[in-house]
Amino acid sequence: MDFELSDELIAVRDVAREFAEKEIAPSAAKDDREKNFRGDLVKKMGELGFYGTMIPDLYGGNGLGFLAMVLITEEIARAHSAMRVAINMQIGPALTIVQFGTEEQRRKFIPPLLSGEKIGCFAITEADAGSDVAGMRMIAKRDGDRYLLNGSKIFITNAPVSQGGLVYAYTDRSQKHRGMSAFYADWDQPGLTRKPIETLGALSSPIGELIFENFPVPALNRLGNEGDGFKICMWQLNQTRLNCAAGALGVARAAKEAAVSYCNQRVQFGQKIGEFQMNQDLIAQMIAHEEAARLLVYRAAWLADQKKPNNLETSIGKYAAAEAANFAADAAMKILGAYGYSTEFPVERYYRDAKSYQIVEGSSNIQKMIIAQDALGYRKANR
Ligand code: GRA
Repeated sequence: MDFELSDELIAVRDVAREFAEKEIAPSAAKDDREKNFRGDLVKKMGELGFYGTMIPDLYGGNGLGFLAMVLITEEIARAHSAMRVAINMQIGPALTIVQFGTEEQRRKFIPPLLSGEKIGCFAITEADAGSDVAGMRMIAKRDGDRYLLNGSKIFITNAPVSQGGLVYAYTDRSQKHRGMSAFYADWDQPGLTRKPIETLGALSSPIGELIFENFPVPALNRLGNEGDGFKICMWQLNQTRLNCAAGALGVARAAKEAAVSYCNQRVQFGQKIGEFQMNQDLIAQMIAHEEAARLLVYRAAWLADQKKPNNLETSIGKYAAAEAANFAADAAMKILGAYGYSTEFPVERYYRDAKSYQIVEGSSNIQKMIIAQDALGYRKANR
């Protein structure tokens, strides 16, 4: 077992850290307050190769791997969690197309996602289908050499700003989850209405509804065969969950850093508040949770890089990291008190942003269900 990162991975992490500190952090509070979607930064991250770490050179990637993605994502999220979400919206579709797309689909759709020239997304969730993906109602009906999409997706990250994305819909509802199919669609056709949705956190990461009414998608844009959609979706979620897990690590770390720094500045009752044991207790717990989560997330990424099954390990890592981020944001809020609650300090943003990690990409309860059912022998996670 080797706990050292390679020189290459350290260099990748340092590039991401420098970019995050110089280009993202200075305007994070303003971007959050003004709900700015920073398409310019999305492009710059594309130029730096941040979306191509799991993608072969042939399609514009750099093949640095999943661990590289985790390291980059943590650094970006530490500066601004909403910018981490932007990474996932580019890599999610690109990676899924590498895995399930035809050669033609790969060459056409992947490079503009990796460069950030096209803003991507993935559309799974519906009003009545959140945790229960198979409960979706969206239909894709074959019509000659195209499909017509009908239905609504909700809480779709980048819905208001994307140029296209992965869409999951039933081609045959009678087959239950075996009748679902996956498509990559450009939005440049009539029949799509978008509605923004206001949220608590990740305010620079726009979310919304996508309403499809006889929206045409070429049959050539289907990924895999008809009926492969559910498995494609589960595969995709396993990859994109890892990005969320890494993002949660970044938020946990940022909250811890804010708490430590405040503890060393703030004086009450004649001493630095870090000298109070109750604050030390919080800091120690923040660190232990964060470090434990980081090792779990690194393990999942390492397994992915070894091309070994890692659904279970990814769920464990995502669960642990989401909880660590929330523990840390809550503890930082307690330590900073009224300053933490005020918008003068970034802790209230960490607190709002941390919450999303217990909800997105399979809630903490879904991760616990996957983990427990695997242990109980009801449903194997790695399959
Ligand atoms: O036996 P079979 O051939 O019918 O296959 C079954 C099973 O083997 C079938 O699917 C297969 N399967 C898998 N195959 C490969 C299931 N899981 C996997 C897998 N991981 N890999 C049906 O299986 P099932 O277990 O009966 O399915 P289910 O109970 O209907 O659902 C399972 C589960 C609850 C885990 C699933 O629905 C799920 O993951 N739900 C959570 C939904 C989720 O994560 N949504 C995320 C939305 S996108 C988002 O949040 C964007 C955030 C963006 C950001 O912040 O970055």
